[in-house]
Amino acid sequence: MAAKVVVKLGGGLITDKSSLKSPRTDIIDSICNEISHLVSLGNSVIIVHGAGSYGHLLAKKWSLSHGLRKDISEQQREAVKIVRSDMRELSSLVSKSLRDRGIETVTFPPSDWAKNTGDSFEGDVSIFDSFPSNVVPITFGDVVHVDGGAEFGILSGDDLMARISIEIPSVTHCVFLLGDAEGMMDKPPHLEGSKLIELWKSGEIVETEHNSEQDVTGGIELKAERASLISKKVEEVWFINGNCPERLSELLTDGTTIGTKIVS
Ligand code: IP8
Repeated sequence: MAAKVVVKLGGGLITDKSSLKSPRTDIIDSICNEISHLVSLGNSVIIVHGAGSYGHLLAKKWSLSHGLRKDISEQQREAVKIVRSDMRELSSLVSKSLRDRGIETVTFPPSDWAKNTGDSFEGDVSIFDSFPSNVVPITFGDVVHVDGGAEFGILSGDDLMARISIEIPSVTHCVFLLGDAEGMMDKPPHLEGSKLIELWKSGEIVETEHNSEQDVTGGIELKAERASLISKKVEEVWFINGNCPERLSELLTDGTTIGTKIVS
């Protein structure tokens, strides 16, 4: 049976997070190769991607996640425009890579259709369910309008993952592709001896480390929270190493792969 897969391309996977606007085009291409393979087999794929160095660095510099600040409002408004345009640029790299492989795409920048932040943001996610399986809809973490004095805020791709996976009834798989680990690890992945957790149940404690120097959204903690919410509704929720995208096919055909399965 054909699957409907919502997949998040982590910002730390598709960009070098430490250096402004540095895409990892080889990784983008290898993931798009895999996605085009899944689509050619009749599966539907919805892509959400993160921001990496196209969003977090400037958002951090100008405190965009905390909304408007009177003392720097003009610089912030300028930064909002730049980040929105940079995110569209990053997204166009993903859609171009898919189009180069014969896949039609349609992109929905959240600043055009969503407002407010967190997983109860306002926006109709049913738009992602209105295409045939040979068309791949794409969206991404973005700076969105926020009601009240804040004016703007950061809507994370992880919140988009939650809403899309939960609200679209036919979603069979929800996969977070990570840049630096095989899945959820029992310790921060760069620490010696850190081990893959193959099955993670919401509430189980893991030692995490969040790089708030670079990240304005919640890192692995936010992903884990959203994934456990999704797992209440979707059977197959996984964290997989995005450097090995062929694990997506493996998951779809064998029902398992190297990674972490999230259960509720
Ligand atoms: O990387 C953040 O999205 P995320 C969006 O999916 C911006 O958390 C613009 C920093």
